Amino acid sequence: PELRYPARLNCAAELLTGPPADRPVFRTPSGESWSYGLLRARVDRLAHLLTGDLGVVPGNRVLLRGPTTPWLAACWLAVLKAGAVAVTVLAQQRPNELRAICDIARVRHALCDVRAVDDLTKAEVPGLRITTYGGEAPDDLLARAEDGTAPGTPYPAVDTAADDVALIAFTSGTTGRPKGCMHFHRDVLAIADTFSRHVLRPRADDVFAGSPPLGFTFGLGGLVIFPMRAGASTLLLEQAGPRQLLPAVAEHRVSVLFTAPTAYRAMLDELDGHDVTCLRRCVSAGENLPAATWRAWHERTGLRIINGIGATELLHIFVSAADGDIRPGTTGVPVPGWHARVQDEDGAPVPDGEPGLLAVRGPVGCRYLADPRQREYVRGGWNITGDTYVREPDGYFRYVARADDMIISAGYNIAGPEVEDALLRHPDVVEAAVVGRPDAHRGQVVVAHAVLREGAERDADALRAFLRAELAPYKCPREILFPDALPRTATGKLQRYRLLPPPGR
Ligand code: 3SK
Repeated sequence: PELRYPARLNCAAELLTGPPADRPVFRTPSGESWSYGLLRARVDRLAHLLTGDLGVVPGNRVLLRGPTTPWLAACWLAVLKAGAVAVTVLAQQRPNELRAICDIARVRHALCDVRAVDDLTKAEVPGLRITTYGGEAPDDLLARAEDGTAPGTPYPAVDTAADDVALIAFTSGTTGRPKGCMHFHRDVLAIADTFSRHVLRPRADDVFAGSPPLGFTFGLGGLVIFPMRAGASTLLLEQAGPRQLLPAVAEHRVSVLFTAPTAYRAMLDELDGHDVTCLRRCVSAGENLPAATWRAWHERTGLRIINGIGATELLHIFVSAADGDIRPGTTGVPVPGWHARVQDEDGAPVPDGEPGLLAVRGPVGCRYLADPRQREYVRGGWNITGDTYVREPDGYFRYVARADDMIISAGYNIAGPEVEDALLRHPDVVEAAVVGRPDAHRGQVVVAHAVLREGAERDADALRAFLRAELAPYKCPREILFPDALPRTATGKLQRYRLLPPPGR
């Protein structure tokens, strides 16, 4: 289906318009409840303050930082409604990262939850005007939005073009200077009108919840954009680890859950005594979902996890499968509106069944802000995600590895995630990471890191014997280590490189 949007479009106005004023939009575990009507009024007051007292003009970049709360979502909508550009960051980002982001995006205004302001202040960004919200100070943004300082009159949305930048989302990748991905007003609606509309198929009575923060586009889409586009509601959780998610699902009758494979595995351990029968859709992204996790979740809950691959560069999920079409162990097929193929380094398509680089194109494209890495990501009109995939003869895309996670040992190509999947089939293994350690004789050797269930015995020989029955001998790890935890990024992605000796050693 081709998506058509009017040339003039303000996506925040679109998301806010429609549902009846008394319908709930955001709730919190502490009992706060916002209706669409209340959200519209608060967004309008915030937009008045932004463009009045705070001096924001259309096109200004406004940094947004804070835990997942209704006010953070309202600030995001107000920035966009006022024609400014939201620069979303994670609450975990440290001063040096924040300084780099503000420098790249030329940020001059920030709206920051008072609980997350210290690191932003420490970043010492020249000329940055920081406005805090959620605190006790008399000039707190929320106090001003509620005390009548901001006019109670509707705020007419700024007449932005569909192709005006609405959002700059930063991705750090595994290393290196952060990359700012610019997304247009139409992109914000396009992710809802592709993945959400065709795969998720939400209803107005759905209650969304999940773990990804709003500073990560996985969370922004899944917890704000998709529910609002459907006139549904979201339970916004500041603490959204597996221990908080399960009781929240039961208590608030959550029906659509967004989280990552690690959390599904952790929830399996805690599932007893929790009623999750209210769930009707479970989405997993951020990392590949091993078939073992999919099957275990299905066995225990009867639910078929929707596995997807997305990217900050492309805003949200572009390959996935819905309901009855899901094939465990694969990611799925291009989401309606998207195209995907597997190609070689020169851009030539590789035959089905053979591994190559995943290339996608669709309604959203990668547009790095002032970054020469744009040329590596977009080649010949295709976005090269950096993942190695196989397209099966039936058209399903199967994840192999991140392109840089392929291990070459004694001439054999070994996909680290395949060995991790085998490890995860062992009942005592809860997390696994497999890397290729440099080796003078073999080029690289396979080294496995397995985080075990509490109380399980660290028996490398027994685990090796288990793997020998699951994998070809050349894929079996030379060494098995048992760390207590694995290194992960703020968005939960495994950092395999941190398990390797530093280069040159
Ligand atoms: O990192 C991902 O895999 C992802 C998934 C869904 C939406 C957005 C992103 C960045």
